[in-house]
Amino acid sequence: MRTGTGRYPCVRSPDRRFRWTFRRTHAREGWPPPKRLAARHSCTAIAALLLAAALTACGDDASTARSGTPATAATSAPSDPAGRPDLDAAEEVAANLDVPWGLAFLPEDAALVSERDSGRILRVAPGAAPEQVYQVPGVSARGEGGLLGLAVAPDYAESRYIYAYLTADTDNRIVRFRLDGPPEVLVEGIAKAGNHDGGRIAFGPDGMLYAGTGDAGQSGRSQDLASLNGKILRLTPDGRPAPGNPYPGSPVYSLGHRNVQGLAWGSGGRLFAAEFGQDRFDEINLIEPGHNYGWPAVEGSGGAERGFTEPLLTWTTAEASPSGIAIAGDTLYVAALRGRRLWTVPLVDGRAGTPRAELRARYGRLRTVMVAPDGALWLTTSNTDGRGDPVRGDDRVLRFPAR
Ligand SMILES: [Ca+2]
Repeated sequence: MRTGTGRYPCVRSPDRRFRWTFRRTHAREGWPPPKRLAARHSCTAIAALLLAAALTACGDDASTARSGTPATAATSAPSDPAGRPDLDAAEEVAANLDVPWGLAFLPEDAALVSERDSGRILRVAPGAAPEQVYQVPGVSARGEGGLLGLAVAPDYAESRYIYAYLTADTDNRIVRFRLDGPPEVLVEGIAKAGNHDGGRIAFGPDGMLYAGTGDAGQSGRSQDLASLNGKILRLTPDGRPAPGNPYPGSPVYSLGHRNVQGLAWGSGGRLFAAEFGQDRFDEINLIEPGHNYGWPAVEGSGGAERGFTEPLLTWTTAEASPSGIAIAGDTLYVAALRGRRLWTVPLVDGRAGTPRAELRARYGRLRTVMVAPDGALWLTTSNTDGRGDPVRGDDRVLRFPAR
């Protein structure tokens, strides 16, 4: 859905921050007005009517009862990158974390984990106590906002850059930093709200940085090309719009999303994304540049005749409410918050097979799933996020070695 040929420049202000001047440029260069759909599904409006119900319907997920017991091992098992993660072989890598959110692997056998509300970044590794290695300044944690996604630069061995997506006082933004230095703001002006802040970031196989954003409670933003919200963004490692993006000069890669917190690449470089539905259907989408995924006109399937790209897969929000996703081999792993389970989905040539529920009600709410370089699957729980029922030791980082 190309709507023009103009450019969205990014302007480097004196403090070296990039500021997106979309709306001004939009008018100056004669872009057509941003397309807005008539259908509105305003969480704000619903909240005004039914506050309690809105917390369930409009947040990224909601709480359900938890059963089962945490199961962990004290030692770290070897992992075979050619094998499959053994979901019966849980190891506890870390415990007693405060709303862990982002997770990214370091070159050594360790990972960085962000804590949403504290703004801390911890180094975690099998057999070692978590160690705080950074405190991200300027984090304004409220509702679903705070210190969210993390990514380690593909050239980390040389650059030492860590990337983070965070909620600040005025907006959501993407920063990068070295563990011994201050953060540099790469992207700002992603609207924030108590709900729907997106927050996942990940480097793709093309070396570009992708970010999933949310509509921040105003669904019209998802169809507005001048807004960074309700989109998947594609950026250079310096935070500029990546070359080859569908709207030249814009970081927008795909639009019409409600709240994207899952990004992963499969065979053939295919990008898959997970997003939370409002109160009916969560989605797994195969992301194509410039495609429109329908929100807020459509939740779930049924938008093809209107030019929207259909989801590969949907769940009811009670079954899933998916945050992070990961791909190992031909299997897509989906961490479900409200659904309190790990969905596994076979992928064949970019299509989804029948999902299977794993770890059901075993560890409570699951936020993030990642595949480590050694093939192990790592999971973070999210029982301390205000919507769960934390038990002793929550929240945890779990590792499932591949065999
Ligand atoms: Ca959709």
